[in-house]
Amino acid sequence: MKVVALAGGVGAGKFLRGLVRVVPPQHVTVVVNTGDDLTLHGLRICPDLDSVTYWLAELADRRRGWGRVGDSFRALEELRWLGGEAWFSLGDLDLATHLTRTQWLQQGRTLSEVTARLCSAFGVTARVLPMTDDVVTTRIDAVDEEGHHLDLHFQEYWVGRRARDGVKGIRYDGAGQARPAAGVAEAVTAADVVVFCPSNPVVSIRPILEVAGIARAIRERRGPAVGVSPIIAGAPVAGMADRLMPATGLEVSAFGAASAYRGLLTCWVIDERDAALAPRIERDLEMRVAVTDTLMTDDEAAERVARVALDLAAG
Ligand code: FO1
Repeated sequence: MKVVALAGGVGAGKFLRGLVRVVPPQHVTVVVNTGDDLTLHGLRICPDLDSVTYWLAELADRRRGWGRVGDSFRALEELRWLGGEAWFSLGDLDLATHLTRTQWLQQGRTLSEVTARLCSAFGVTARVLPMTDDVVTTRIDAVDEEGHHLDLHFQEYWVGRRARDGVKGIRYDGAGQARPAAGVAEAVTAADVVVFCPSNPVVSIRPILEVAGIARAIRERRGPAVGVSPIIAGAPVAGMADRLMPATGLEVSAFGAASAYRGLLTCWVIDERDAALAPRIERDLEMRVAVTDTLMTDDEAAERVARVALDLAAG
């Protein structure tokens, strides 16, 4: 069975660890959001690609969710002491990834080629593809405490300003002109199942769907497409979906997250705490629903969630 998974950061990383225990990793292609990517200190940083890579390589910091387990932050501390830009925490080991990626990009390699080389170095056997080799940037239209309008890079909003601003809208700059990275559309078309990981629907999965041709390739497939809700009991398991979903008219619930994928998904996995929403999702969104414990506290739990999703898709 060939599976294509659309992925963002932490939630996707946890879920993918379970998925590759159910499906051989060589049969899994992960298409990753790059809308969060930024350039800092001259380095190209791709947080979701790195999260997916580190989680699959068993190198992720499980507690923090991002970055490398056991990493130190000595370079960052020095940078701060020198008066440099230190709002975005780059670990010492993580820095090696950004330095290598940046050098390879500067040598003319595409982000897909660089990602494949990094994955191979980290021993990741699933195929990890950026959604595009072009630059797409998620930007937040926000209003600060004094009512001033701000146009923020996603990381500026989330990490730099700790999500303190009111959110008015979300844009995906460059998505309209971006082309899917080599192999993305083909993998979607050839997949037996497409899976939307439990990632933020508006800043992790939607940027992927905004890249011309990816949503169409998913829609035109005949096979099932299943998603796992990142929202449990009206709150995101991790991250900031509760601040961002309302700005795009989505209700912060397992129903609201599913409604972001109307017409794309045939099946939706929700947590048992949201069981009462199942009939509404089935009726209004025409998705088949499975109800289970979706909290992925360890790889075994993630494997169980992945199995429920694939069984639902197969059913
Ligand atoms: N998240 C934070 O909350 N604070 C940070 O300083 C931070 C640094 C960082 C560095 C590398 C990386 O790959 C991810 C990092 N993240 C950090 C996570 C990131 O901001 C977001 O959670 C993702 O972009 C959303 O998936």
